[in-house]
Amino acid sequence: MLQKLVSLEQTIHNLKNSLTDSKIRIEELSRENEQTTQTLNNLLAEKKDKTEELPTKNVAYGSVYIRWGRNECKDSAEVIYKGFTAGKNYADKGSGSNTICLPEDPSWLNYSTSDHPRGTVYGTEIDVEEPSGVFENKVGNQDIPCVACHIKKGSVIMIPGRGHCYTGWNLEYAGYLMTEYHGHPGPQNHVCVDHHPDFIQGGGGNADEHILYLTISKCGSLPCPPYANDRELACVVCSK
Ligand SMILES: [Ca+2]
Ligand SMILES: [Ca+2]
Repeated sequence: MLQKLVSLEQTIHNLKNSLTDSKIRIEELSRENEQTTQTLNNLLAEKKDKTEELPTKNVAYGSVYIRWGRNECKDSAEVIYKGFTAGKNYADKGSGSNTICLPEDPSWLNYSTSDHPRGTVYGTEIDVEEPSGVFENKVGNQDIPCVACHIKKGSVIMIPGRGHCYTGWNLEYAGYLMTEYHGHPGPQNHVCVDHHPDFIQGGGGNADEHILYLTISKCGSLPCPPYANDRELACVVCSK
């Protein structure tokens, strides 16, 4: 009986020690947990501060494009400037090959009127037979404007060979792909001219300086279908 009592006392003693050890470990874990929670809270607060900084910096964002042949952006876009479509003389081998949008209100730095070698730039007119069978209104020999548009969207793309945007993209404008006549001496880039262009007042005469022509697809290396021979290519400017 006495032996059993001694053994029981020893067991109780061991249990008390074990309980004390467990209490110490629990306190340690609790402290570690508090430290981890504090670290996470600090990280969260830091992240929140950085997130809240973004709108207060008033960063300008978005995309820009030129709407060739029009003098107004669509309602949701901001006009950066209105201008005149321009480029090289069709007969020039040199000068810049790209079509540019020259602002209506130019400003100058230094200039000298001289006959030194220079590139040249002229206003643009559209050359199509009338009726063109393509444009909805008469556009032959009309000088065309342009407008630079800013939109609060991250991406903008001009797609040649499409009259419609792909799903998930917004239409900015649709038109026809135009460039230099293939027989003229100097090339130009392609631009997407609005399907219903505005005209520059008094520009209906046949000036033949910088000229834009419709662009047709040619079968061969270009597969037909889906393309077709001698068909005027559409184009579209889309944003997202
Ligand atoms: Ca003209
Ligand atoms: Ca002409």
